[in-house]
Amino acid sequence: MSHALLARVLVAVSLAIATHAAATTLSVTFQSSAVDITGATPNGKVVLCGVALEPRGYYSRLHVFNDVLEDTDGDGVIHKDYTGITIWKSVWSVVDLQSHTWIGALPERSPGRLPEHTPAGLVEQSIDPVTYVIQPGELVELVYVRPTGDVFQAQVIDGGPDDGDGDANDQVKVSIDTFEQVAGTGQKPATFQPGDLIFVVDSGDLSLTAVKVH
Ligand SMILES: [Ca+2]
Ligand SMILES: [Ca+2]
Repeated sequence: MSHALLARVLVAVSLAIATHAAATTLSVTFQSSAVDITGATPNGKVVLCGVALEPRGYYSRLHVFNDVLEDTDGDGVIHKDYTGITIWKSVWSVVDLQSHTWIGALPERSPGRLPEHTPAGLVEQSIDPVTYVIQPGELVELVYVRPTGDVFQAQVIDGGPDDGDGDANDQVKVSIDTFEQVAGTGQKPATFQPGDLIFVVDSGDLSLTAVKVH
């Protein structure tokens, strides 16, 4: 498994939000169809990433949100509306691009799970160069956030064409090549770079794994 980064799902025993040490403390609260971020760097930008399963009777509709948002009035507060989409069953990560801090967050009733790691909630591994993420799950949503504000995403089905291990074995192996740009104008590097963040959500149980590349 050289050139690979193994990210394991970890069961959160607490719904406490894991935070990076920071001058300002990011926090997130939820409404039925909106997200409120406080404690962002004034006049800065944040990346808001979410995966929601919207109950629709016999099935759930999967929504993936990856938005770069700006605090235009300098109060460190950012509101994002997802009008018409019910988001109580969801899991989120927020990255402050100025302070390089991030948090994971869940609405109160969400069955999702946050990373358990302390102090920063990061899975830290130092395999160089990192070109793959390996993650348990059958339908896995990935977001790759660069400190530059470039954001890339991927959705990979176990055993599907983008699953690098080629098997339906309840895990996916996702190459950096698979990610597609959703924000920013910078070029995607050939390998994950130090300081890059990767967020992975298993859409089956809404468990969030966070990886910081070193
Ligand atoms: Ca604001
Ligand atoms: Ca597989």
